Amino acid sequence: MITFYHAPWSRASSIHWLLEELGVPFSFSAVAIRAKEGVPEAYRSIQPNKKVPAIDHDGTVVTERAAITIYLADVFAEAGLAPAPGDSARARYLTWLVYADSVLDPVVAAKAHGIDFMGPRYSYGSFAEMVANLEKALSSGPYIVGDRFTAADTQIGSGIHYATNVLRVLPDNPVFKAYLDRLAARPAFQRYSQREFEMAKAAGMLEGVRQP
Ligand SMILES: N[C@@H](CCC(=O)N[C@@H](CS)C(=O)NCC(=O)O)C(=O)O
Repeated sequence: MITFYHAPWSRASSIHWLLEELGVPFSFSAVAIRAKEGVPEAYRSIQPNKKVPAIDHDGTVVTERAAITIYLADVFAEAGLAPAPGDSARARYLTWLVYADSVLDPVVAAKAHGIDFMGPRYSYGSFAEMVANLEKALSSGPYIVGDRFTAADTQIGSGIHYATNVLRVLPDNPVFKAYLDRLAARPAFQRYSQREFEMAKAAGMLEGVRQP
């Protein structure tokens, strides 16, 4: 059984989407990341920075979105979302899956907070390079690995969605728009985003937010 440590409309959302794509049973454990008093200290025994997401799979705890994505897609390999070791697509899959958290996420966060930084001095490079890299990669196929949808798309797609529709820091770009439309047409995407919306509503998060 999988216990999914989650908060709606957060970095846990990509894992929620992945769990829907995998079609495996799981239960939510809500983590109050927006509570005034902060995340309960007890949660540190699960996630050392008290952040979501985290999972407990039959007693094995996994933290960090990229690691959780790799773990789940490999454990539930029958869903076909992870090119197996030995498959030539595996390198590209792992590269983009990790790129989402090691480059896309920090670059977008820095941009959204107006932090100007010198690309060569930071591990994640510049905003312009990140946009150019993603545009090039997504111009060569419908998905980030090429012809097939993989768990790397739940990572990259969530990052592009957040940067475009929530933070609004990505430029209007037909390649990104077509990619997001393709992902949004997936039944698992629609199921998870509807559930996230209902959870956010129940948590009183809708004030001042455009409804989907
Ligand atoms: N490096 C972590 C980052 C996760 C993260 O930043 N989670 C945020 C939600 S978007 C969080 O839990 N923040 C609560 C807090 O820091 O108190 C990962 O990739 O899993």
